[in-house]
Amino acid sequence: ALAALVTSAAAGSPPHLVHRDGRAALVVDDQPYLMLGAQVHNSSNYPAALSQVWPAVKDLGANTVSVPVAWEQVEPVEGRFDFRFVDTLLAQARQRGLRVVLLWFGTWKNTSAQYTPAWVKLDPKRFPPMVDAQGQASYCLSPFGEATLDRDRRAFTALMAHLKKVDGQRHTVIMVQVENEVGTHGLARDHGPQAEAAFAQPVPSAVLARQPALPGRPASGTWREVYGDYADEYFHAWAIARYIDTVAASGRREHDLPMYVNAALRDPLEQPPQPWKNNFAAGGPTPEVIAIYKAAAPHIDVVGADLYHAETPKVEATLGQFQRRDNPLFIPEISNAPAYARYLWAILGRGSLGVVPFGIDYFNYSNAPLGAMATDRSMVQPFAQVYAAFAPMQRSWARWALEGRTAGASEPDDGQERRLTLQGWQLRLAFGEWMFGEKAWFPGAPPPPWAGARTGGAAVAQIGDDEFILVGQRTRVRIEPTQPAERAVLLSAEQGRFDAQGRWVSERRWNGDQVDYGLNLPATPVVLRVRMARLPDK
Ligand code: N0T
Repeated sequence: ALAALVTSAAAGSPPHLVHRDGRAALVVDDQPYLMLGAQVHNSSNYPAALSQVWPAVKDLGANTVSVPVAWEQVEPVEGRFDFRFVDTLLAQARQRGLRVVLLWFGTWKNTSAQYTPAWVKLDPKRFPPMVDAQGQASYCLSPFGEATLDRDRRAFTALMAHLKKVDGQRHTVIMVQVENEVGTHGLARDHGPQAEAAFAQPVPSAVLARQPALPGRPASGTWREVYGDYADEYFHAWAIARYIDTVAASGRREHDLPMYVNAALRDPLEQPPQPWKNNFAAGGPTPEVIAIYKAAAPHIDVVGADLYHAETPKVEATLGQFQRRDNPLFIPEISNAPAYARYLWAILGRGSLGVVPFGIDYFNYSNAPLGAMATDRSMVQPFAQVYAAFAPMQRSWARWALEGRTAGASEPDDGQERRLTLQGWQLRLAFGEWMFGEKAWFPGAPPPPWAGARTGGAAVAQIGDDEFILVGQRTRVRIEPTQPAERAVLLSAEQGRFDAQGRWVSERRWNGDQVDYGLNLPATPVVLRVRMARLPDK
């Protein structure tokens, strides 16, 4: 029935982003859309692989699937394009009521050129690699390769023109990622002749306007003069961003879909970030160069963060670094290892455009240690629980996020309380204190064995002055006025769900042990509608 709805419905405006007061929403068929994503493995972009994709996407309960389109796949012979896989993918996704994000694996995929066609790989004269200061070739293609840019751009543009033709009215494809985890290991920038010439030029004023000179340096001048020890990697970021922008702009002229890039992270706790010493992919869209990407790549809407470190301080730092007034939060990849599932509460609570666990298909491949060991249903289960809570209200949630009404936090490694601040109210989330939903743990009693499991979290939307939608698991939530002179009164806490029309369906009222000393969210996520009141405290 859902598939019929999606395929027959007259689609609205094309997918696009809307911005409001430094927040954003992805709008799909005229409504904000929360992407509950699933990214397939890197080699699952062939028709025969899809039978292992759909069961995992369904078990996860995702509404969107992210799938690579490889340059070598669509242009095996120069100038001859083959988009049959894309057609198969779109047909099968539509049958299942799923939206699609396409990932353009072109000049850079995890920095390397492995996804380029053979005719690119075999012609380094025409498609030059980066070179170091001694003229030694890098494994990585140069962002100054004119033919490389022209051919990548042409292939990507052909893909977008094809999409316009087969999907222009349907909006199955809602976003496009341009390249994948770009940058370079082993070399901070290109030293080829064009690169050297550009490096000696003044930094463009559009870059300076967003990324001013470092303290104590001239406000304008060459890259070295303005950015000192950071000049090489800033310049490389600019060169790659400009390249990506040319590709994206050309594609958008054919079919104007939202476009983003994804970042392989550097250590987010290295503050301030030090000059590159081969400890991250130079030139990639890491937080300290987001401003340069904004200046050089105006056709890229979002810089997303790929989350592959599970330590809470790193995750919390990363979310803060990528959620900016000029950059909406979006997590285009997160490890599918069980330890990451709890972070969905923080990510979605903070108002991310969406979240996309990586490696979601039942191809018999385990992405450990980056991802889960499991290759069966147990792989998706921890994430599926969270998706199940959000899915029925995803459109409303995305709207509340745009309006700045949401917040969220995940159980941290140290088990300490987290606070969420809203208009006039704060929520305190306690972790590991209770035998969730089953039996209280009393002061003085030994902590329950699962107290250290670190699997909890909650997200909240303030839907009225004193009214909340609270969703979460394995946490005890106290709702308090931010004014110390006020006292909170819990009027009602209803467990329920939103129906297909977006109407709240109440299933029961919580009281007694479920609400005394805080709302006691159990092991399996629940959705609560909570009505509070404030009285003067005397
Ligand atoms: C990701 C994925 C895929 C603290 C790895 C992650 C995907 C690419 N790269 O399975 O290859 O296409 O975007 C890099 C993780 C860096 C490790 C950081 C450890």
